Amino acid sequence: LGSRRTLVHGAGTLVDTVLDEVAQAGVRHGGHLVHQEPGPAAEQPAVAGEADPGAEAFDLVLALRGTAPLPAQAASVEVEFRQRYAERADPLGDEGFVLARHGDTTVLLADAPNGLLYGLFHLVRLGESAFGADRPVERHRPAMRVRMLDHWDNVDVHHRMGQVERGYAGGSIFWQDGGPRRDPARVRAYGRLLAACGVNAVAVNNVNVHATEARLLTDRLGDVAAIAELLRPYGVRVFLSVSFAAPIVLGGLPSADPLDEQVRAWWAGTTAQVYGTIPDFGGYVVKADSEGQPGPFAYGRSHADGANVLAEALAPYDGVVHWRAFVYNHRQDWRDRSTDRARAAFDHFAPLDGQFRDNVILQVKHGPMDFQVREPVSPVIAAMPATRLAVEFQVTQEYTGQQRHVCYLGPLWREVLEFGPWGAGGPTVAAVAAGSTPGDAGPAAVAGAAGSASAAGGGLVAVSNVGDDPFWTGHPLAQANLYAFGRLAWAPELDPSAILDEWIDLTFVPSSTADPELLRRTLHEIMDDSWHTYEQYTAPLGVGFMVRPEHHYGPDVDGYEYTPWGTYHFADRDGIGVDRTRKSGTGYAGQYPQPWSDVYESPQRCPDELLLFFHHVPYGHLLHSGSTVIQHIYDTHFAGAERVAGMRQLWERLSTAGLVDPELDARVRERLDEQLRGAQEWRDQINTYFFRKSGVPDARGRRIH
Ligand code: BDP
Repeated sequence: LGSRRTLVHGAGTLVDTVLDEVAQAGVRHGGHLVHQEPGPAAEQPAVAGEADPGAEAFDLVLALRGTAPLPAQAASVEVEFRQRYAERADPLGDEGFVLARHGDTTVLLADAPNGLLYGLFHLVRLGESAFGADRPVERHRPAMRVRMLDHWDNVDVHHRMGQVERGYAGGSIFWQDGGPRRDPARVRAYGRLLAACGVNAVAVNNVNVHATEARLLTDRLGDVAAIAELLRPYGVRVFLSVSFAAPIVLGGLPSADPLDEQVRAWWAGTTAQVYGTIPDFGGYVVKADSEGQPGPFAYGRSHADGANVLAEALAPYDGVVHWRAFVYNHRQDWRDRSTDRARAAFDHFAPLDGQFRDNVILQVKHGPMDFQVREPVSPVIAAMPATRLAVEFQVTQEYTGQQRHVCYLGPLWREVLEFGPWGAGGPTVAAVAAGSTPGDAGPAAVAGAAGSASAAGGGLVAVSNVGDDPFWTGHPLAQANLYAFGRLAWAPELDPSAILDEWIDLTFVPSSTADPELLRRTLHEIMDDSWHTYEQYTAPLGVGFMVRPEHHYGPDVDGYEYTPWGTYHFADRDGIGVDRTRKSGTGYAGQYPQPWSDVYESPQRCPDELLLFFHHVPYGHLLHSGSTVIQHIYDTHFAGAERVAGMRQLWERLSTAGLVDPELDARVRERLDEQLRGAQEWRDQINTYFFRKSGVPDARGRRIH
């Protein structure tokens, strides 16, 4: 932006941020940057046209609508915008923006400062092309109102899993030495990064709430306020994970029964104090009755009772409670084939549809198990038309290589978001999360929800992959996952490869002019299909897990097989996979509406990539691809490891050409070496295990021990 004459018209904290951003991009205050504080809207007509005092020509005008006098160059854009969108009641919302180029001026208009900020970041993405030929008015607004990252961060560091549970990027970005990070600039920079990606909310502590972290709700609330203060200028609201047992552990009450009057009063009083301290506080995140966390079951109450008591406390302040649907029995008897962890969320929550207050957002993991490299879409997403649903992704790569392996997850998330739970052509998962299903031509169940709570949608949430690592995410290429999450939450229809282009250009190209084309092409070759590569050398055909217990890194086929966690593959000498059919299995396939319940029920119709999730089949079972299951296992494991070797060679090209910063280069090389070692280890252990189990040799005669 350096020499571009820029006018910023508007006032407020986020407008100050916009001014900062413009200045950081090289536009000097007093020289090329003019700030105009408008008067109240009522004083003058919104379109003041020629009345603009700063009649000098600007290259870029950023202006808040509804304030007067609107700068002259913005006026013609305002007129065109009104002509086009006049009939809509709220055409922009408080995060949307209008972009146009008329004559020699690029104009951004928004109804609220947040929109101007997102517009500015969009302009940065567009680069020079935003200042080229004329552009008719474009309207941008986020598909999802809630675009949130959950940090599984602990304040204390002495937890079994390190400071950040499932964190692979160093310590917490928020917490250090038992208190808030001493380097506020880093947290502020994180807010900036989030806004640039489109994220507007964060939960600042682990869903597994330990003793110290529980206190963030009460006597340590000031620490949370300090973070909120740093993120506020970037339009990011703060949420807290709270313990359902807080009335007991913090309030000294004898019970946390949600129907107990004292408990209700405690939540109401505590929440009032939270809003007294942090007026724009987002709300609570709750993991209840799950993996040892306390919950309403202890009192014989339902999860609707549990969620509603918190929601009632938050309602006066427009706060919401994100209630997680990740509820299952982690102490199941592995000998009992009738229990099925995949069924659990639906069994617990589907019967409660319609019972949640409208400021409860039920947060559902995208698959029924736990962020495996491949899972079917959770049947809960189609089962609760009268409930606001948020879909939860995992940006942190717990089961996808722990940020030591390159695994670009954009394509996985895109596939989930465009999936039609009622069949192709019906509403998509993205539409359910956005709350835009009612009114769309769709199944009666969804249309019936018109006017109900689900119309608001719960948005997209993901577990963050950020820590205090200098590259933010451990593996520098894992930054692309953070970026892709934010972009897809804003616009779920975006092509993951195009998102990668944006990320590459924003991250690398400006600083390395030598051969941007080679850089771009190579990164695409390495990353575009890296999710499928990871799937190939780990757990293909939807079988899942097979990871080492506890830390979940590296192969261990039977690591969880005879344990209470409910994550089994049932491999024996004859076959492999979990029978989840209605006919002979756990009945899970029946949790889907048509056509999926029938598609998944049938081993013939079930897509290959999910076969072992739904069926126990002989090793000789023929896939649609024409291969047998056992041969597919061998082939994909050889192919996956080979592809990783190829990725490493591709990166060499960049290193040799000196196209990337040396420190980043060193970090990526070290990780690619580890990825290759890991892929070969997976290949050898999985292939040998199934060769020994099945006794079937590799049809291509490759060496398997
Ligand atoms: C699993 C993680 C565990 C989390 C849990 C959750 O292994 O650390 O606490 O999910 O989502 O994937 O609550």
